[in-house]
Amino acid sequence: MSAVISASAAEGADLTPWPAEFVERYRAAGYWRGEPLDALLRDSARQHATRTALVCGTRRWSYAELDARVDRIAAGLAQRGIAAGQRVVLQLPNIGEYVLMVFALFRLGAQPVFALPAHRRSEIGYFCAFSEAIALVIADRHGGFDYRALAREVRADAPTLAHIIVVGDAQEFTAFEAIDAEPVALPAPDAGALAFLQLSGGSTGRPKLIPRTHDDYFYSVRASADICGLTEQSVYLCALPAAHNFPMSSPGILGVLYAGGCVVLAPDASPDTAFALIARERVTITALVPPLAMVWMDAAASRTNGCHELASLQLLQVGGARLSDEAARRVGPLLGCRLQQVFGMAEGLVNYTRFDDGEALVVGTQGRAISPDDEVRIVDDEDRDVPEGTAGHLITRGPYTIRGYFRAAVHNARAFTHDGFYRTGDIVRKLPGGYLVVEGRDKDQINRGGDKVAAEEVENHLLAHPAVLDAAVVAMPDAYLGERSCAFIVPRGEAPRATEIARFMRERGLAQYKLPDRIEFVAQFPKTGVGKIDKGALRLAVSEKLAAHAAVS
Ligand code: OOB
Repeated sequence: MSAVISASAAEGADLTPWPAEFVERYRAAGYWRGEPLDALLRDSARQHATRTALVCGTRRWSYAELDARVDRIAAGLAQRGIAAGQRVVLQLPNIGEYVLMVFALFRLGAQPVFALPAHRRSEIGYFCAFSEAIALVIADRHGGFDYRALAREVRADAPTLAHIIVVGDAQEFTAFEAIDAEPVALPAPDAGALAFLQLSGGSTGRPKLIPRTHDDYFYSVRASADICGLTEQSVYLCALPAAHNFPMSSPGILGVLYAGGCVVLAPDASPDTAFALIARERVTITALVPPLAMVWMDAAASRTNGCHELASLQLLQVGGARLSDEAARRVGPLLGCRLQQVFGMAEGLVNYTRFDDGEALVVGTQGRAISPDDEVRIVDDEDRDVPEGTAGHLITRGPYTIRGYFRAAVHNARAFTHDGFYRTGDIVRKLPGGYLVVEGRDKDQINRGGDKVAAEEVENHLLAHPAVLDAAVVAMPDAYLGERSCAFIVPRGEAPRATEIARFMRERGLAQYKLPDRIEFVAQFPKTGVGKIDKGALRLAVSEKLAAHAAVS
């Protein structure tokens, strides 16, 4: 037996296949059609050639233009040696080049890794190295940050990274505009193969990568477009970061392009920017996380004489974190459109409230699953089903839910049941008709208004500080974001200043949203009966402290 085991073989498969009987079932039901994701654009370009597909600022692409440009970029990438099966880390803001690059990579069969603009050296370096990416695609600058400087740092630790492609001023790197060649016939990617890697919100030390296939994702896009009633008249405002699963496929950018509608990219989600775009482009549908929905409602309420800018808006989707019933009730009256709650996850399962649902379901639940073949179980600690209406752990499998993370055999053994159900880490109640109410979470994660922070990842960075003996990161309640993070730290001697810890964390190249919002120094941690840190007690301690403070002030 060879003593040499490649890192990937030791860590597990890139893609954990569905068992043959499920593959057969999903194909027979028509969910998996054997079509690669770029076919979605190709078909719409045939049917809607002259219609506007994409708007970014003053730039507009018709379907025919978008499709032709994607052909040229795919050929240009191939010419530079980027091939099917290779990974490309994509870190772009909401700009047209993002959509072009995603489809060019799909067409080529190369696999985008969907990073967010907020990610920094710690995350991007890890994605490039762990996925063995051949290329990194960035913007020159965005939001006051220079991504070329980040790329220089990352390159040093990512030996496979042969290309850095920059939208804008490329400096020593390859300019996006230079990726251009006469279209060539490319072999269609295998629809059952890994199409791209999404990022998991995660609860572990390193973000897990989520391998999605063309077949499974295409199904979720088609079904989502159908549930949301998209047509070629739909105009979708993408105000959330485009690479997130919600604005990408629920039904998002891909769903709208599938339906022949128009995608409008917003540079940010502030009411000033978004309302003006909604008015200018006659936007009909958009998606937000709960804190932004609240900001929009406040802004609409403060506009005198009602909010005419939003007159065209028919549907606001809200998801990513729990929307309170009270906020849900205000959406219709304040924004003059319908609300749809969306409870989804990059690993697969997505739930929507439906158009024919009554007010009680739309306001008080997070919807029901997309597919009749989504198996949604609510179980106790021993994986036994609990009675309907009782809160328990949500586990699921189905035609668009992964069976394993990318190269993560050890973690997969915990994150999935032996028969392939994904353990979502959400505590949920299931009502008659399959409607779900999210009650909480048993994963070690902070949901900062839709941005997921894995406690262990932040703790590991804190532990690297010489003055930190032990660290535990927990969620604390927050009126705006729902939750923020609080780091409890046992110092080694004299407690360092909180500002010093923040500086240290930033220098380690961690995305800003993962930095602890509050730091509490303690002499020791409360422990559970088995001697583990009692995070429940820490959560209680900080929320009581905040409540006491609020009562005084
Ligand atoms: C979406 O995807 P992720 O991967 O960023 O996060 C998934 C997790 C869920 O497991 C749950 O804990 C939480 O985010 N979540 C919600 C929620 N939607 C997501 N918790 C309560 N209420 C909701 N409506 O966040 C995502 C992916 C596709 C569509 C929508 C959201």
